[in-house]
Amino acid sequence: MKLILRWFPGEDDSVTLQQIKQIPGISGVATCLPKVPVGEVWPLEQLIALKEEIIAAGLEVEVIESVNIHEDIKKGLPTRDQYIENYIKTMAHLSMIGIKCLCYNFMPVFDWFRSDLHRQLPDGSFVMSYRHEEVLRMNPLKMATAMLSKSGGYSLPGWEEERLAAMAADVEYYQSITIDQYWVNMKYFLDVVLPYAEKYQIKMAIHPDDPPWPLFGLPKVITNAQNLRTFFSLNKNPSNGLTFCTGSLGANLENDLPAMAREFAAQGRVPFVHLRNIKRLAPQDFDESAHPTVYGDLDLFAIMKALHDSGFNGYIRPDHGRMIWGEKARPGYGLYDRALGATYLYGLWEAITKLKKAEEGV
Ligand code: DNO
Repeated sequence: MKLILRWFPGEDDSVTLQQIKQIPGISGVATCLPKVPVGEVWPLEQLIALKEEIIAAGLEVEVIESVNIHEDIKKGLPTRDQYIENYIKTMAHLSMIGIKCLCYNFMPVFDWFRSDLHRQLPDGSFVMSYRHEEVLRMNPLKMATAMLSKSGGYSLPGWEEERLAAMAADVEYYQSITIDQYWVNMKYFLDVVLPYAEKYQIKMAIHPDDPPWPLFGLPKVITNAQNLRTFFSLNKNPSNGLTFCTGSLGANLENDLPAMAREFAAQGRVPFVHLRNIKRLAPQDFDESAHPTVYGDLDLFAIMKALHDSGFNGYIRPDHGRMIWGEKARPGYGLYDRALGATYLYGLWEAITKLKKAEEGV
């Protein structure tokens, strides 16, 4: 298991590589080139420079989060072939700098979504929260504008400003296609890309839909165990994997996360894990919370144990943190609470490892 932190290059992050290097247990970062427009090839020279910067700080870069997928691929338009070709060229470049895991998502139109990016809790900390009724009162464009206006000036991958103009038309387009057709579009992408992923020794790791339920009539498919089984049946290539994001999948009350971690990790389908906790207030309302089990509804110990028992050998990163101690940062991606989360996760892993060895008499 390697513990890493997400980091954005090019002055697009309040957190520095030097700070990340000082967090106990962290070996590297998950990163990206946030300025390359979705659908274009990521230039090799920029990737080489990115790698050099990270290595110079004493950290590894083996995970990319994320190379976003052009809407035409998700929509299944004839123009998708060109974008898929570009995706494969990007993968070739990533393999040249030693990337081993590529996180992406197949969420239609927009990435993860919260109704409030700065909700204050009684202890003074700020968290991101989701209230379903509030969301239903908004339209996608209002949501996007609200998200971007509160991003603190940092980029929000998956919410690129240049895509906003097309957003209303995109939403309408998806309302006209069925879930079955969406699976077909996904399979088309996987069938072309996965043989290259295998050749380049890159594990693809799809991120679940966040939140994991339908919104605005958009097809949401990476949401629960049954749909994940369908996803893996689309293409059995060993490079076909999942980013097991506890905060996303855990928002759905019916998802038994330790059982899901056990099932998919045991099949070798989990190269990457995002670990965070959430506090549910109603079946479709939640606040993000501090990582330790006691602060939320997800048993982080049980999830870590399930991964450990299943021979998990991939990358883990603490996911969104709260804003504490007056920190100003990209929503969810400050230094302090993610560092606390990292040491907690590191401690859990060490404890599970040592207890098992003791039990086995090693
Ligand atoms: C949110 C992140 C997501 C994730 C993408 C992967 O904070 O977990 O934006 O990076 O969905 O493509």
